[in-house]
Amino acid sequence: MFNLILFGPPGSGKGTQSVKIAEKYQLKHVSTGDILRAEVKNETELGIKARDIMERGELVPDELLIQILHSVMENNKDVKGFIFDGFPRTIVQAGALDKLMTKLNVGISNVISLDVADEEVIARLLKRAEIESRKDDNKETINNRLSVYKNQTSPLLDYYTKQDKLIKIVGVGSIDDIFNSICEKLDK
Ligand code: B4P
Repeated sequence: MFNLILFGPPGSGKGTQSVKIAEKYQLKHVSTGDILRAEVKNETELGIKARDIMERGELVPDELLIQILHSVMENNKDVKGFIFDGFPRTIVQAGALDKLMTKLNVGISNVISLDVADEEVIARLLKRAEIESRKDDNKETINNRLSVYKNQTSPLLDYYTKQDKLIKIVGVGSIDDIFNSICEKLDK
């Protein structure tokens, strides 16, 4: 199995690049953000728990994300691999993913980290706010999402560097140029 993680601050292009990578390498795209937004929209038990947390730009509790991970893996046993977009976001989630992968006798091949400065991600998300109406794309929540990323998610950079899996990519430029630099590294 070829399993990838797409990592980076909010607005770094994780969702954008994951769709292209999933298509090229025939991987199952797992966006925890999309899964959670669908749960909120359908007003499920999980969605009701997640809604206010997401609107504040905070992280949904690890145990709920681990439940989601288990059901995704359970329901996709025949895929060639996964691309995890926006998961894991904490060390606890990364540990749960490692444990599940070991149990299935597979592993994470690479973690692609998109490097984009704060000013650029803020500009992108405010631009998206004009087009879509995501409740978390406003100035105050974006700042909160960035500090949550720095405090709770960025320690994963060290976690995956120690596992020798991290590939750093400059996430600024055209979407196609960034995609080509990712593929170049993956194809090596
Ligand atoms: P996500 O849906 O993962 O949202 P995100 O990190 O903000 O990034 P997103 O994927 O949407 O944006 P992208 O970078 O592609 O998470 C939302 C919320 O869900 C979280 O805050 C949290 O509450 C919850 N959540 C999700 N996963 C969780 C987890 N594991 N644990 C706990 N909670 C979790 O793109 C942004 C914009 O940039 C787009 O408009 C795009 O068109 C544009 N863009 C992309 N590439 C560009 C480029 N090269 N140049 C210019 N613009 C570009």
